[in-house]
Amino acid sequence: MAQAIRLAKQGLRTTHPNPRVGCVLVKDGQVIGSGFHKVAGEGHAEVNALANAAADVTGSTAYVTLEPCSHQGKTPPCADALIKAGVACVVFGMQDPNPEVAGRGLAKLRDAGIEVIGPVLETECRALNPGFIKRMEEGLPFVRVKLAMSLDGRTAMESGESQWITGPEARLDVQRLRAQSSAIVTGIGSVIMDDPSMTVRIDAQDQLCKPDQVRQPLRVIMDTALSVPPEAKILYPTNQVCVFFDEEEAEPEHVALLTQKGVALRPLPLGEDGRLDLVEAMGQLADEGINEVLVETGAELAGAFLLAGLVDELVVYMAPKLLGSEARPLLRLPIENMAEAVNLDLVDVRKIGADLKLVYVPNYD
Ligand code: AOF
Ligand code: ZN
Repeated sequence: MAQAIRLAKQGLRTTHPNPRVGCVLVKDGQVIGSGFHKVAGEGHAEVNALANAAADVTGSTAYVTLEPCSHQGKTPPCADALIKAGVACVVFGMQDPNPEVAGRGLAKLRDAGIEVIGPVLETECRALNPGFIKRMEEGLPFVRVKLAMSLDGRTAMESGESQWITGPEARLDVQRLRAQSSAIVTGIGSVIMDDPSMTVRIDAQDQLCKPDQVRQPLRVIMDTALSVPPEAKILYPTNQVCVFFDEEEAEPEHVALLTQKGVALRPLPLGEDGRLDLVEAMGQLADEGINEVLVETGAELAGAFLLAGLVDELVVYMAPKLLGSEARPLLRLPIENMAEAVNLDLVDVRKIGADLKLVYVPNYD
Protein backbone atom coordinates (compact mmCIF):
# COMPACT_ATOMS: atom_id res chain seq x y z
CA MET A 1 0.00 0.00 0.00
CA ALA A 2 2.90 2.34 0.74
CA GLN A 3 4.13 1.74 -2.79
CA ALA A 4 0.63 2.42 -4.17
CA ILE A 5 0.57 5.71 -2.23
CA ARG A 6 3.91 6.73 -3.74
CA LEU A 7 2.52 5.97 -7.20
CA ALA A 8 -0.64 7.97 -6.51
CA LYS A 9 1.50 11.01 -5.71
CA GLN A 10 2.75 11.01 -9.29
CA GLY A 11 -0.72 12.26 -10.19
CA LEU A 12 -0.55 15.09 -7.61
CA ARG A 13 -0.82 17.86 -10.19
CA THR A 14 -2.72 16.27 -13.03
CA THR A 15 -5.76 14.24 -11.94
CA HIS A 16 -8.14 17.18 -11.31
CA PRO A 17 -11.12 16.85 -10.91
CA ASN A 18 -10.46 13.19 -10.16
CA PRO A 19 -8.66 11.86 -7.07
CA ARG A 20 -5.02 10.76 -6.99
CA VAL A 21 -4.98 6.95 -6.91
CA GLY A 22 -2.24 4.31 -7.07
CA CYS A 23 -2.40 0.53 -7.55
CA VAL A 24 0.10 -2.31 -7.15
CA LEU A 25 -0.51 -5.94 -8.24
CA VAL A 26 1.27 -8.64 -6.27
CA LYS A 27 1.51 -12.37 -7.01
CA ASP A 28 3.60 -14.98 -5.19
CA GLY A 29 5.28 -12.18 -3.22
CA GLN A 30 6.36 -10.31 -6.34
CA VAL A 31 5.11 -7.03 -7.74
CA ILE A 32 3.86 -7.93 -11.22
CA GLY A 33 2.23 -4.63 -12.18
CA SER A 34 1.63 -1.11 -11.00
CA GLY A 35 -0.07 2.06 -12.14
CA PHE A 36 -1.56 5.37 -11.13
CA HIS A 37 -4.29 7.66 -12.36
CA LYS A 38 -2.76 10.49 -14.38
CA VAL A 39 -5.46 12.42 -16.20
CA ALA A 40 -9.27 12.45 -15.92
CA GLY A 41 -10.82 10.67 -18.85
CA GLU A 42 -7.86 8.31 -19.15
CA GLY A 43 -7.20 5.01 -17.36
CA HIS A 44 -7.80 4.70 -13.64
CA ALA A 45 -4.95 3.32 -11.49
CA GLU A 46 -6.25 -0.29 -11.53
CA VAL A 47 -6.73 -0.34 -15.30
CA ASN A 48 -3.23 1.06 -15.84
CA ALA A 49 -1.74 -1.53 -13.44
CA LEU A 50 -3.55 -4.38 -15.22
CA ALA A 51 -2.44 -3.06 -18.60
CA ASN A 52 1.25 -3.07 -17.73
CA ALA A 53 1.31 -6.32 -15.72
CA ALA A 54 4.39 -8.36 -16.56
CA ALA A 55 2.79 -11.73 -15.67
CA ASP A 56 -0.63 -13.43 -15.64
CA VAL A 57 -2.68 -11.51 -13.05
CA THR A 58 -5.01 -14.43 -12.29
CA GLY A 59 -4.97 -15.07 -8.53
CA SER A 60 -3.04 -11.89 -7.73
CA THR A 61 -3.70 -9.30 -5.00
CA ALA A 62 -4.42 -5.69 -5.94
CA TYR A 63 -3.41 -2.95 -3.49
CA VAL A 64 -5.40 0.21 -4.31
CA THR A 65 -5.32 3.50 -2.37
CA LEU A 66 -9.04 4.11 -3.11
CA GLU A 67 -11.97 1.72 -3.38
CA PRO A 68 -12.22 0.55 -7.01
CA CYS A 69 -15.04 2.36 -8.78
CA SER A 70 -18.30 0.60 -9.61
CA HIS A 71 -19.80 3.15 -11.97
CA GLN A 72 -19.52 4.08 -15.59
CA GLY A 73 -17.96 7.57 -15.58
CA LYS A 74 -15.70 8.84 -18.31
CA THR A 75 -14.19 5.34 -18.10
CA PRO A 76 -15.69 1.87 -17.32
CA PRO A 77 -15.86 0.49 -13.73
CA CYS A 78 -12.52 -0.69 -12.29
CA ALA A 79 -14.29 -3.29 -10.11
CA ASP A 80 -15.44 -5.03 -13.31
CA ALA A 81 -11.94 -4.89 -14.78
CA LEU A 82 -10.45 -6.50 -11.64
CA ILE A 83 -13.13 -9.23 -11.62
CA LYS A 84 -12.62 -9.96 -15.31
CA ALA A 85 -8.85 -10.15 -14.86
CA GLY A 86 -9.26 -12.87 -12.19
CA VAL A 87 -7.75 -10.93 -9.28
CA ALA A 88 -8.20 -12.97 -6.07
CA CYS A 89 -7.89 -10.30 -3.40
CA VAL A 90 -8.27 -6.51 -3.22
CA VAL A 91 -6.69 -4.49 -0.41
CA PHE A 92 -8.06 -0.94 -0.37
CA GLY A 93 -6.90 2.23 1.40
CA MET A 94 -10.21 4.03 1.85
CA GLN A 95 -13.79 3.89 0.69
CA ASP A 96 -14.60 6.16 -2.27
CA PRO A 97 -16.57 9.16 -0.91
CA ASN A 98 -18.10 9.69 -4.36
CA PRO A 99 -21.85 8.92 -3.86
CA GLU A 100 -21.80 7.13 -7.23
CA VAL A 101 -19.46 4.54 -5.66
CA ALA A 102 -19.60 4.74 -1.81
CA GLY A 103 -19.07 1.07 -1.03
CA ARG A 104 -20.69 -0.32 -4.17
CA GLY A 105 -17.27 -1.08 -5.69
CA LEU A 106 -16.32 -3.17 -2.66
CA ALA A 107 -19.72 -4.93 -2.69
CA LYS A 108 -19.32 -5.77 -6.37
CA LEU A 109 -15.90 -7.35 -5.71
CA ARG A 110 -17.22 -9.38 -2.73
CA ASP A 111 -20.23 -10.57 -4.74
CA ALA A 112 -17.83 -11.87 -7.36
CA GLY A 113 -16.04 -13.94 -4.70
CA ILE A 114 -13.00 -11.68 -4.36
CA GLU A 115 -11.53 -11.30 -0.88
CA VAL A 116 -11.69 -7.65 0.15
CA ILE A 117 -9.43 -6.28 2.91
CA GLY A 118 -9.30 -2.74 4.29
CA PRO A 119 -9.16 0.11 4.93
CA VAL A 120 -5.37 -0.12 5.17
CA LEU A 121 -3.16 2.99 5.80
CA GLU A 122 -6.40 4.97 5.66
CA THR A 123 -4.97 8.22 7.12
CA GLU A 124 -2.19 8.26 4.53
CA CYS A 125 -4.60 7.41 1.70
CA ARG A 126 -7.00 10.16 2.77
CA ALA A 127 -4.10 12.62 2.85
CA LEU A 128 -3.64 12.10 -0.90
CA ASN A 129 -6.98 13.72 -1.65
CA PRO A 130 -8.08 16.34 0.91
CA GLY A 131 -9.85 18.33 -1.79
CA PHE A 132 -11.68 15.48 -3.52
CA ILE A 133 -12.82 14.10 -0.16
CA LYS A 134 -14.05 17.46 1.17
CA ARG A 135 -15.86 18.19 -2.10
CA MET A 136 -17.63 14.81 -2.02
CA GLU A 137 -18.43 14.93 1.70
CA GLU A 138 -19.24 18.62 2.23
CA GLY A 139 -19.77 20.15 -1.20
CA LEU A 140 -16.86 22.53 -0.58
CA PRO A 141 -13.26 22.56 -1.79
CA PHE A 142 -10.25 22.18 0.52
CA VAL A 143 -9.04 25.75 1.04
CA ARG A 144 -5.38 26.50 1.64
CA VAL A 145 -4.40 30.10 2.39
CA LYS A 146 -0.83 31.04 1.54
CA LEU A 147 0.77 33.96 3.36
CA ALA A 148 4.30 35.36 3.16
CA MET A 149 5.47 37.48 6.07
CA SER A 150 8.43 38.91 7.89
CA LEU A 151 9.44 37.81 11.38
CA ASP A 152 7.33 40.70 12.70
CA GLY A 153 4.24 39.41 10.85
CA ARG A 154 4.22 42.02 8.07
CA THR A 155 3.34 41.25 4.46
CA ALA A 156 4.12 44.51 2.68
CA MET A 157 5.43 48.00 3.29
CA GLU A 158 2.92 50.74 4.02
CA SER A 159 3.15 51.76 0.33
CA GLY A 160 2.11 48.22 -0.64
CA GLU A 161 5.62 47.29 -1.84
CA SER A 162 6.02 43.56 -1.21
CA GLN A 163 8.54 42.19 -3.72
CA TRP A 164 10.16 40.22 -2.29
CA ILE A 165 9.75 39.26 1.32
CA THR A 166 10.62 35.59 0.98
CA GLY A 167 13.50 34.09 -0.99
CA PRO A 168 13.50 32.28 -4.36
CA GLU A 169 13.22 28.80 -2.80
CA ALA A 170 10.03 29.69 -0.93
CA ARG A 171 8.59 31.30 -4.04
CA LEU A 172 9.30 28.15 -6.02
CA ASP A 173 7.51 26.18 -3.32
CA VAL A 174 4.46 28.42 -3.88
CA GLN A 175 4.60 27.59 -7.58
CA ARG A 176 4.36 23.91 -6.65
CA LEU A 177 1.41 24.63 -4.37
CA ARG A 178 -0.28 26.42 -7.26
CA ALA A 179 0.43 23.45 -9.52
CA GLN A 180 -1.42 21.02 -7.26
CA SER A 181 -4.43 23.33 -6.87
CA SER A 182 -7.57 23.22 -9.00
CA ALA A 183 -8.05 26.97 -8.54
CA ILE A 184 -6.17 30.03 -7.26
CA VAL A 185 -8.31 32.68 -5.59
CA THR A 186 -7.28 36.29 -5.16
CA GLY A 187 -8.93 39.62 -4.38
CA ILE A 188 -9.23 42.77 -6.42
CA GLY A 189 -6.91 44.61 -4.00
CA SER A 190 -4.02 42.28 -4.83
CA VAL A 191 -4.79 42.46 -8.55
CA ILE A 192 -4.62 46.24 -8.54
CA MET A 193 -1.60 46.45 -6.23
CA ASP A 194 0.63 43.75 -7.75
CA ASP A 195 -0.83 42.93 -11.20
CA PRO A 196 0.01 39.22 -10.71
CA SER A 197 -0.43 36.62 -13.46
CA MET A 198 -1.26 33.82 -10.95
CA THR A 199 -0.18 31.17 -13.44
CA VAL A 200 2.10 28.25 -12.64
CA ARG A 201 5.64 28.78 -13.79
CA ILE A 202 7.90 25.80 -13.15
CA ASP A 203 11.53 25.82 -14.15
CA ALA A 204 12.65 23.01 -16.46
CA GLN A 205 15.41 22.22 -13.91
CA ASP A 206 12.94 21.65 -11.03
CA GLN A 207 13.62 18.23 -9.51
CA LEU A 208 10.25 17.89 -7.77
CA CYS A 209 7.83 19.11 -10.38
CA LYS A 210 8.27 18.50 -14.08
CA PRO A 211 6.90 21.12 -16.47
CA ASP A 212 5.00 18.40 -18.38
CA GLN A 213 3.09 17.61 -15.16
CA VAL A 214 1.70 21.09 -14.88
CA ARG A 215 -1.97 21.82 -15.42
CA GLN A 216 -2.84 25.52 -15.16
CA PRO A 217 -5.39 26.07 -12.38
CA LEU A 218 -8.49 28.18 -12.78
CA ARG A 219 -7.79 31.77 -11.65
CA VAL A 220 -10.58 33.28 -9.58
CA ILE A 221 -10.93 36.96 -8.65
CA MET A 222 -13.21 38.22 -5.89
CA ASP A 223 -14.16 41.69 -7.10
CA THR A 224 -17.37 43.10 -5.57
CA ALA A 225 -17.60 46.28 -7.67
CA LEU A 226 -16.07 44.67 -10.77
CA SER A 227 -13.17 47.05 -10.97
CA VAL A 228 -10.61 44.68 -12.48
CA PRO A 229 -8.75 46.61 -15.22
CA PRO A 230 -9.33 45.00 -18.65
CA GLU A 231 -5.56 44.85 -19.18
CA ALA A 232 -4.80 43.08 -15.84
CA LYS A 233 -2.36 40.20 -16.45
CA ILE A 234 -4.46 37.78 -14.42
CA LEU A 235 -7.27 37.93 -17.02
CA TYR A 236 -5.13 36.30 -19.71
CA PRO A 237 -5.62 33.75 -21.11
CA THR A 238 -9.29 34.50 -20.53
CA ASN A 239 -10.43 30.86 -20.83
CA GLN A 240 -8.95 29.98 -17.40
CA VAL A 241 -10.26 32.88 -15.35
CA CYS A 242 -13.50 33.87 -13.66
CA VAL A 243 -14.57 36.92 -11.67
CA PHE A 244 -17.14 36.85 -8.87
CA PHE A 245 -18.85 40.22 -8.46
CA ASP A 246 -22.00 41.98 -7.26
CA GLU A 247 -24.28 42.75 -10.20
CA GLU A 248 -25.73 45.85 -8.51
CA GLU A 249 -22.37 47.51 -8.02
CA ALA A 250 -20.87 46.79 -11.44
CA GLU A 251 -20.83 49.35 -14.25
CA PRO A 252 -22.79 47.87 -17.21
CA GLU A 253 -20.13 49.14 -19.68
CA HIS A 254 -17.42 47.30 -17.75
CA VAL A 255 -19.52 44.12 -17.72
CA ALA A 256 -19.93 44.40 -21.49
CA LEU A 257 -16.24 45.07 -22.10
CA LEU A 258 -14.99 42.13 -20.02
CA THR A 259 -17.64 39.81 -21.46
CA GLN A 260 -16.55 40.78 -24.94
CA LYS A 261 -12.96 39.87 -24.01
CA GLY A 262 -14.19 36.40 -23.04
CA VAL A 263 -13.85 36.74 -19.24
CA ALA A 264 -16.35 34.57 -17.33
CA LEU A 265 -18.27 36.95 -15.06
CA ARG A 266 -20.18 35.38 -12.19
CA PRO A 267 -22.72 37.42 -10.22
CA LEU A 268 -22.76 36.44 -6.57
CA PRO A 269 -25.12 37.35 -3.71
CA LEU A 270 -23.73 39.40 -0.85
CA GLY A 271 -23.39 37.83 2.59
CA GLU A 272 -24.69 39.28 5.85
CA ASP A 273 -21.54 41.38 6.14
CA GLY A 274 -22.35 43.11 2.85
CA ARG A 275 -19.43 41.41 1.07
CA LEU A 276 -19.39 38.69 -1.57
CA ASP A 277 -20.67 35.44 -0.07
CA LEU A 278 -17.50 33.33 0.03
CA VAL A 279 -19.26 30.15 1.15
CA GLU A 280 -21.58 30.38 -1.87
CA ALA A 281 -18.60 31.04 -4.18
CA MET A 282 -16.67 28.03 -2.84
CA GLY A 283 -19.80 25.85 -3.08
CA GLN A 284 -20.22 26.80 -6.74
CA LEU A 285 -16.57 26.00 -7.47
CA ALA A 286 -16.91 22.60 -5.75
CA ASP A 287 -19.97 21.85 -7.89
CA GLU A 288 -17.74 22.39 -10.90
CA GLY A 289 -15.13 19.89 -9.72
CA ILE A 290 -12.70 22.23 -7.96
CA ASN A 291 -10.96 20.10 -5.30
CA GLU A 292 -8.14 22.22 -3.86
CA VAL A 293 -8.19 26.00 -3.72
CA LEU A 294 -5.13 28.13 -3.03
CA VAL A 295 -5.97 31.59 -1.69
CA GLU A 296 -3.19 34.07 -2.46
CA THR A 297 -4.37 37.46 -1.44
CA GLY A 298 -4.12 40.36 0.97
CA ALA A 299 -4.98 40.70 4.65
CA GLU A 300 -8.61 41.64 4.02
CA LEU A 301 -9.78 38.70 1.90
CA ALA A 302 -7.58 36.16 3.71
CA GLY A 303 -9.16 37.33 6.98
CA ALA A 304 -12.65 37.01 5.49
CA PHE A 305 -11.97 33.39 4.45
CA LEU A 306 -10.85 32.64 7.99
CA LEU A 307 -13.88 34.31 9.57
CA ALA A 308 -16.19 32.43 7.19
CA GLY A 309 -14.80 29.15 8.57
CA LEU A 310 -13.66 28.12 5.09
CA VAL A 311 -9.94 27.68 5.74
CA ASP A 312 -8.57 24.14 6.03
CA GLU A 313 -4.90 25.03 6.06
CA LEU A 314 -2.74 28.13 6.45
CA VAL A 315 0.68 27.95 4.80
CA VAL A 316 2.88 30.73 6.15
CA TYR A 317 6.34 31.46 4.74
CA MET A 318 8.27 33.48 7.32
CA ALA A 319 11.27 35.45 6.13
CA PRO A 320 14.17 36.44 8.42
CA LYS A 321 13.41 40.15 7.96
CA LEU A 322 11.91 42.90 10.08
CA LEU A 323 9.67 45.25 8.12
CA GLY A 324 8.81 47.54 10.99
CA SER A 325 5.66 48.77 12.62
CA GLU A 326 4.41 50.90 9.71
CA ALA A 327 4.23 47.84 7.40
CA ARG A 328 1.01 45.96 6.63
CA PRO A 329 -0.29 43.21 8.91
CA LEU A 330 -0.77 39.55 7.98
CA LEU A 331 -4.54 39.35 8.36
CA ARG A 332 -7.30 41.84 8.95
CA LEU A 333 -9.30 40.28 11.78
CA PRO A 334 -11.64 42.36 13.95
CA ILE A 335 -10.56 40.89 17.27
CA GLU A 336 -10.67 42.84 20.51
CA ASN A 337 -9.95 40.43 23.30
CA MET A 338 -8.06 37.21 23.86
CA ALA A 339 -11.25 35.15 24.02
CA GLU A 340 -11.90 35.94 20.33
CA ALA A 341 -8.43 34.90 19.17
CA VAL A 342 -8.36 32.37 16.34
CA ASN A 343 -6.54 29.27 17.53
CA LEU A 344 -4.38 27.27 15.14
CA ASP A 345 -2.62 23.93 15.35
CA LEU A 346 0.90 23.86 13.94
CA VAL A 347 1.14 20.69 11.83
CA ASP A 348 4.41 21.15 9.94
CA VAL A 349 7.57 23.25 10.07
CA ARG A 350 10.48 23.21 7.67
CA LYS A 351 13.23 25.48 6.46
CA ILE A 352 13.05 26.46 2.81
CA GLY A 353 16.10 28.40 1.70
CA ALA A 354 16.49 31.17 4.27
CA ASP A 355 12.78 31.11 5.19
CA LEU A 356 10.58 28.98 7.41
CA LYS A 357 7.48 27.22 6.06
CA LEU A 358 4.84 26.87 8.76
CA VAL A 359 1.66 24.91 8.15
CA TYR A 360 -1.29 25.51 10.47
CA VAL A 361 -4.79 24.06 10.70
CA PRO A 362 -7.39 26.46 12.15
CA ASN A 363 -9.01 25.16 15.27
CA TYR A 364 -12.57 26.38 14.79
CA ASP A 365 -14.01 24.69 17.91
C1 AOF B 1 -10.74 4.25 -9.17
N1 AOF B 1 -9.45 4.37 -9.59
O1 AOF B 1 -7.75 5.58 -10.34
C2 AOF B 1 -9.75 6.70 -9.83
C3 AOF B 1 -11.07 6.55 -9.34
O2 AOF B 1 -15.09 9.76 -14.90
P1 AOF B 1 -14.19 8.64 -14.46
O3 AOF B 1 -14.51 7.35 -15.12
O4 AOF B 1 -12.71 8.99 -14.56
O5 AOF B 1 -14.52 8.38 -12.90
C4 AOF B 1 -14.14 9.32 -11.93
C5 AOF B 1 -14.53 8.81 -10.56
O6 AOF B 1 -13.92 7.54 -10.33
C6 AOF B 1 -14.04 9.71 -9.44
O7 AOF B 1 -15.01 10.68 -9.09
C7 AOF B 1 -13.82 8.71 -8.30
O8 AOF B 1 -15.04 8.38 -7.66
C8 AOF B 1 -13.32 7.49 -9.05
N2 AOF B 1 -11.87 7.61 -9.22
N3 AOF B 1 -11.50 5.32 -9.01
O9 AOF B 1 -11.20 3.14 -8.92
C9 AOF B 1 -8.93 5.53 -9.93
N4 AOF B 1 -9.25 7.88 -10.20
ZN1 ZN C 1 -12.01 3.30 -11.45
